Amino acid sequence: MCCTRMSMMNHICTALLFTAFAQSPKDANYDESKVGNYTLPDPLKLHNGQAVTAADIWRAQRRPELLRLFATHMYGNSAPKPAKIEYEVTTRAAKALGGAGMRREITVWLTGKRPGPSMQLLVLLPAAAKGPSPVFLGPNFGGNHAISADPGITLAKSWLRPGKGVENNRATKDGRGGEASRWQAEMVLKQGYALATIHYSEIFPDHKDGLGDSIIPKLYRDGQTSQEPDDWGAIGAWAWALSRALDYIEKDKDLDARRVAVLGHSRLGKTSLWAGAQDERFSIVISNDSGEGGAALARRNFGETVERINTSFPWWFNANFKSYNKRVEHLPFDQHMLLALIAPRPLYVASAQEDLWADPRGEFLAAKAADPVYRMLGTDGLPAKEMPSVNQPVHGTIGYHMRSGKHDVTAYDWEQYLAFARKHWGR
Ligand code: GTR
Repeated sequence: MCCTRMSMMNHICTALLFTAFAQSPKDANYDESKVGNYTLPDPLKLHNGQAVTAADIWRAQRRPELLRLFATHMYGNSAPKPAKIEYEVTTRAAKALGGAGMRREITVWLTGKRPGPSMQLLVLLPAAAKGPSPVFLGPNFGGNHAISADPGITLAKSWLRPGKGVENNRATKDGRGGEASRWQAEMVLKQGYALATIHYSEIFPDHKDGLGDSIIPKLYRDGQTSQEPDDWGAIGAWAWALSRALDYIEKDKDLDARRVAVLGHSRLGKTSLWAGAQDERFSIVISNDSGEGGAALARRNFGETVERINTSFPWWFNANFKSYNKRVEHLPFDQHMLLALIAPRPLYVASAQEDLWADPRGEFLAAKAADPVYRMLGTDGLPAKEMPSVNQPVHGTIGYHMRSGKHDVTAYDWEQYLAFARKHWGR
């Protein structure tokens, strides 16, 4: 009302409005002394207080309990796996990337029925493979064609995020290779691994009105017409689609389904963690700069917060999660327990020094707080007492590094992931 009176008032109103939406990356807390005191819930204690002293209690009780809690209060419950997998290999090219690899494109029908909603899976395989290749699988932002300048990759047709779309990708006019530096396809293939990707937008277009065009309503239960407070959101849907990509990988005899690393950057790092937590077929899980809602502890007031993420991106998590905006200490878990759900499988958490919004220390501390579960399950966990210095990777069953530089995926990050995979998978 006040805004209609006079132009000076208009200015004041604009300023007030700006304050209401404040706590942007610029004015979030970046002062370690203002993080606040918090107590992390114990991953090795059942919700009823009973101690988890052995692997069988973890497996039979605590792991399912934690999965339920994360689904109910944060990522939402996903649709079940389709009764059968329906797919078609649409491209089988013996030469890709100028001869360094082979290319396969696959349509995967997401409800297990064709015709129906589908996604395009791109797989680049090493040309010199002597047997089934282990795979790095992750979702991409800019379309499958953005991960490599290989002119044979089919151009994405789905919604492209402004600034990430064809018109803005730098590598070529049509956007080919716009994200190539984040995927390092040549490096991956040269070391004998396959690279597989899906375009996240085909599953859930990443904007506030994306739900209607997403896979979610297509998988509503009989009679369901709208979202329940504990139903899945975008991250749940992207994670679920990674499992559908793995369903295909299990069918392809040139790919080694027992050695699939799931990885993602930023919001897609949150996604790879949730995918890896739920689906134990993923043998390695990698989070690149996943931050709030990913590897970073929610209870630390540093960088992005639960309230901020729920305000900026309400479609990522379920409705229940919003009730924790102002009482994060009441969450029945923190993100170290998401990491613990990956145990005893190898897990890699990577941060970037300048990526304060994602809280590098909070990511390290979460990995460290997952360590007792890894150790209880008989692994060496994260063999680092203190946070390692910049560019000093630590590779135990949990790997961690803080790279110099900003929020991104770089060749340095990939060098670590490939070395970590070699350590755990062998050559
Ligand atoms: C930011 C968001 C982060 C992170 C990032 C990204 O705007 O606040 O949680 O996910 O986007 O995905 O690039």
